[in-house]
Amino acid sequence: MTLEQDIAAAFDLGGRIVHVRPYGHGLINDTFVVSVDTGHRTILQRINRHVFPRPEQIMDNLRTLTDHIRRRQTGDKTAARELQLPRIFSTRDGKDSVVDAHGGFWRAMGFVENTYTLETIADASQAEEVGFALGRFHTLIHDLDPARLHETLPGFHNAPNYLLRFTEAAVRRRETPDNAELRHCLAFVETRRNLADALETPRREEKLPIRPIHGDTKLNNFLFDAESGRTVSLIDLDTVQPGLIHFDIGDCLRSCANPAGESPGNLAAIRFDLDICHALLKHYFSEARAFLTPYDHHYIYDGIRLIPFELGLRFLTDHLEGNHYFKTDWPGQNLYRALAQFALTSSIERNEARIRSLIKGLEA
Ligand code: GN1
Ligand code: MG
Repeated sequence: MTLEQDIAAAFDLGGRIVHVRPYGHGLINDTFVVSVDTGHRTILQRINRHVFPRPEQIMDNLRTLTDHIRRRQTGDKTAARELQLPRIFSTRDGKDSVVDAHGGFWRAMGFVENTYTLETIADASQAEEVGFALGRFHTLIHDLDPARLHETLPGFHNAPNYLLRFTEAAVRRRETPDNAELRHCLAFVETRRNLADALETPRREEKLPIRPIHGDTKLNNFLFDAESGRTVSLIDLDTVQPGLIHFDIGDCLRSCANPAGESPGNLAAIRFDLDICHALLKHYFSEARAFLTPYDHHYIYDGIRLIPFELGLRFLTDHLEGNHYFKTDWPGQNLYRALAQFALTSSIERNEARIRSLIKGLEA
């Protein structure tokens, strides 16, 4: 029996386990899907303890979040546009997690059936659906006191800290890199050091409030209904913690409005698509408008520019430090991922005036 089969058996999944298989494309946790003989499926995950030092806090946050959202929604699946949240499964002895002999932390969550995920956006209606779901999610949680949530991933989306860590890693490798791609990335960061403060400064000045956020709003965390093509769920709730909604908006757009995707065959294909951005934000605003402030609107462009830069910086630092954070399949992969995010940042910068005017046009 494999470890994951052993662990799956510790949970009360409502039937006999038929098989346990690896699942999804996550770069941090190990994810499996468990099928049981009743035909149901469950997601089984081992949380990466190097990334999440206190995984039990993830479960705590998840309960706080789902309780809050359940109070705000009717729970009627046929009701107009409710977001479904994955159910948490208990172990046979009533706990919500299992720790294995190696210290691995495991939990099991309901599989939202009859849905699909996307790796790239094909048309404006998909972007509208993502914008709706993110806006609805933010609206549902904006009045949850962020102090009730643990910081499961300390320093997450703290761009000045990522820059500091990058600088230390780059100094340690003092020799001039003979690799042109690495040289390009190092120079790219050097010319944008100020960018790291783009959201941290207004946050410190209390122009942008700390709110509960999702933290990892990339496209493949949105679930689309197989029949209607409408978004029905936003998954991967491990990074739900206090933060700026601009992290979520920037992360969502860097993922959705780049039709070439996160790991394109050809870096030259990377561009920031204004039509996708427009469709997504239009529907985001129509859901979230009621709680957004003028400062929120003002800093949206900064979030869109910062998050791909920040992710590029995180990939680049991991490359310099020996790839111990993001999973890789080949040696230069994190460097390549950094190049892709920096190419996207450049495209956003070239389109700054257009993006700003698009946001202005949607504010009213
Ligand atoms: C990581 O593991 P995954 O794919 O859900 C990362 C995100 C990045 C993303 C890039 C906790 O998310 O911040 O945007 O990779 N999550 C964490 O693909 O660092
Ligand atoms: Mg994630």
